[in-house]
Amino acid sequence: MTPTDRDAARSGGHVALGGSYDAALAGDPEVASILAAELDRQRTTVQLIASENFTSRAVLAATASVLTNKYSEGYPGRRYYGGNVYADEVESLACDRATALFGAEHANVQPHSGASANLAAYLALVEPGDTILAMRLDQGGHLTHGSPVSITGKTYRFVAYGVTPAAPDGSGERIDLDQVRDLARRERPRLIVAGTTAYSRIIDPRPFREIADEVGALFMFDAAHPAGLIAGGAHPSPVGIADVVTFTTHKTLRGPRGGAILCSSDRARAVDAAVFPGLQGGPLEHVIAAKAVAFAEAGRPEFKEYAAQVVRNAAALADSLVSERFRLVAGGTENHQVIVDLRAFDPDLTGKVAQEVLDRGGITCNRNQIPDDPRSPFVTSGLRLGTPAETTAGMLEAEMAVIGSLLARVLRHRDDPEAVEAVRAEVRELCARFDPYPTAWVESPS
Ligand code: DSN
Repeated sequence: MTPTDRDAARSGGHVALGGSYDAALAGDPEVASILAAELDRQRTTVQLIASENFTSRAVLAATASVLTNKYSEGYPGRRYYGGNVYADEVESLACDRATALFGAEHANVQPHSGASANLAAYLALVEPGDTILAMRLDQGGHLTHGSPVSITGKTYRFVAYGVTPAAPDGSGERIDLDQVRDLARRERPRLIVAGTTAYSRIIDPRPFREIADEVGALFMFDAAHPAGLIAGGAHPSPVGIADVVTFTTHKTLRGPRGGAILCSSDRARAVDAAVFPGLQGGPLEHVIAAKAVAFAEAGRPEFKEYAAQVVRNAAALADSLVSERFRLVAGGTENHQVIVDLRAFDPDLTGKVAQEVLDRGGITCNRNQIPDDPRSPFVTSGLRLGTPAETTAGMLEAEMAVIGSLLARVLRHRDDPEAVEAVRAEVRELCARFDPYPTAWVESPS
């Protein structure tokens, strides 16, 4: 967003979201103007960050509710504070909806984030110093899968697997299950983790289960990214296959920012004790209320169509990028992500530069390492793109093709401010047709 955009947004009509909330914020013009500018940014630029989405108004309302005032350490019926009758009700409802949505025996909806959910799962399943097999960050894994800069890497002995080598026909860069099996046999991990943050193919939980059973390991599936695709039936479910499933509620699942854990009844005690008092203090009951709203939304028939469209849109975006001469990691996509290797398009273009110039063109995404990236995580040779947010806004395959060509134009003409500004104007027009938070919606009083 340029300074001019920001000034316009700040002096524009609506402030935050939902009339009564806007009115309440009028007493704090500094915060109100920042929120107005952020709302404008979300409405007028294309959101391609694979881990983001646009929540419903109901999710926003629950997140902004008076439950933020409540201390509720403990669990429904077993709290350490009084006055928890409604916190109990809402948390039980969220747990019931989560178990129904995913077909799980037990849900813990208190983790503040995916990272907290993963830490709690480790705390429940293994001891400090135990060996855990998980995917390396630069191959598509996550910081909490044992990166040396994460507490996970400092507390447990992580052994990392990766993806197969790139192949000219696009059949490479898949999770290397032979490597997972070999490492499991050699290292005898206590726990095997499946799950990624930058990986564009379906993850089948069954081979991981078989390997875990062969070596006597537990199996955790981190479904942070595909949770909504699993809930919507577009991807296979790890529930009932993995010992523990962790996920975030704000990515493809389209709920409030947060995490959750699913497990069988016999692990419920250990998981609950790990979340509280093991790791966290008071739960965020306002966010838990919003999680309950999101679980109900994800159980509706239209969410199935949403999940399928997210995947179709990613495929359309991938096709468009290939026609612009980008190389895609893993040769394409079967989920909500497209991982772009920029080197074939332009060997001098880094992910960092690409992300920055795309921001100026109104296309929001994040730089990402590609497998065996010669550049650092701060610079990178790749971009990660995702379709959950703009699919929520109503975009279809035709718009993905337009976005692919706009993205290529920005990167080709990155040293020409007028060309970048021309794309910015086209992006603004496109976004006006697919507004996640239409003005009438925003300004109405309820
Ligand atoms: N925020 C997650 C993502 O973008 O995938 C990583 O923590």
